[in-house]
Amino acid sequence: MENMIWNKNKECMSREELRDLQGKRLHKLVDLVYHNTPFYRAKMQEMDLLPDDIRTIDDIVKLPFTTKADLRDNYPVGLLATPMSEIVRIHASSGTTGNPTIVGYTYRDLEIWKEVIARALTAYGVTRGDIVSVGYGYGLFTGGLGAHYGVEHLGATVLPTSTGNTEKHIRLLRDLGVTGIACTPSYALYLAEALHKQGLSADDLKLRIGAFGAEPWTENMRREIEERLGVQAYNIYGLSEIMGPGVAYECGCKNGSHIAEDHFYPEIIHPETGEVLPLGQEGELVLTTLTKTGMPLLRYRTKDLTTLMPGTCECGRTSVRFTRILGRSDDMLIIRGINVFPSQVENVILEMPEFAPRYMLVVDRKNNMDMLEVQVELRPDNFSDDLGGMLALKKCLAERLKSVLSISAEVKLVEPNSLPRSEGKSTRVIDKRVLA
Ligand code: ADP
Ligand code: K
Ligand code: ZN
Repeated sequence: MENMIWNKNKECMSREELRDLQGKRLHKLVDLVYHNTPFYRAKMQEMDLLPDDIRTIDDIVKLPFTTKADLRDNYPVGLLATPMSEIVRIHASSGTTGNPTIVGYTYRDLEIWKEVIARALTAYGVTRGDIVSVGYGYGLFTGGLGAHYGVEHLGATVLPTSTGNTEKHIRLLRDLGVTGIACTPSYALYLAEALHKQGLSADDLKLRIGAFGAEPWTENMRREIEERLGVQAYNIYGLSEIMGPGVAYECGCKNGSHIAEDHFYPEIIHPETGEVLPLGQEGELVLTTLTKTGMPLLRYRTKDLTTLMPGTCECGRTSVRFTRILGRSDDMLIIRGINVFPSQVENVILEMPEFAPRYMLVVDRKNNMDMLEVQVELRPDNFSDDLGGMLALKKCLAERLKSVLSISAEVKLVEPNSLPRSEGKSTRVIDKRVLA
């Protein structure tokens, strides 16, 4: 199963061939945007650049970056490289961090999108014999429709459950013997809890593969979901500006996510200086859409922090991998001068069996001092009125958090099922310093 590859020609190309192809595609792309996107033409003119200055993939460093602010400034469709008549679909980002941004796709873009999703699903072991429930939201968000057409393209059966009706979802999972699920890790947990409430468990389902993404998650969360839903859980990564889910995906090795590099060219830069960093160093992921024609982007700054991994993968794919996304630079909290990511807290919490994977970071400033409170839910079996026991548990978590985060946090244990649930992306942070 693990050796199944959807498009061997592209996924297993020699590095030299791939770089050659990337260079050719980049040249075409630059030519396209120079002639069709006034925004890029102006930027290139400012930098004294002509399309012919971009010949090989190494020339990419000469090109300007694109930011989310550029998308907002050109709202709604100023960055399109084709007339609207060529655009067959529009999506909008979920606006986790501000106003929505609009993206437009040509027919060809949609073909590429379903191709990369089919690659991802095949890497997870999904075949035509599987029924895959898509529990990402359908609509303006890219998750639902993106995954949907990928499942169909592969030839598996798609069950477009979307979010919102978990009881019916569980019923269909059971009645149809659904074998695959694609949703956010938050929704996977929500589903597991709902199952449990009905007195059911993974044994009552036939699920075997899960494709989880759209928000950061940790290795410990993987273990949790695998156990509770009875699946092999794989990462899928993407963002609407670049395409949607399918930009990168794990393989059977579960050791980093392969970027569909013939379509999306990755770089890692220093998030403050913009300097391009060598392979193996952590920084901000920057992506260039090599083949998109609707709304192609040059060197888009994703704000996602990760590392491109050196070395080749045992699965046979030659495309570069990145490590788990630590978080967005936007999600990074600076508390008393120390950088803290919700994912670090998640890992610590899930190392202790007493806690459910439900937590919230509340940051405030008191007497000119940043305070971090970590609220965490106890698992139902561990919730008790044994005050001494609860205090000991609290202290233990506080100590572990301190050793990982290098700052102390106030731990607040809360009752099972008391923190807000999400069927899409979870909110993990309340920063009262910003609200004040
Ligand atoms: P929005 O920017 O409004 O959240 P998107 O749906 O385009 O809209 O979200 C894309 C972002 O979601 C990525 O930039 C990244 O921060 C996050 N994301 C997507 N997939 C993953 C993943 N597998 N792991 C971690 N983060 C992810
Ligand atoms: K159209
Ligand atoms: Zn691999």
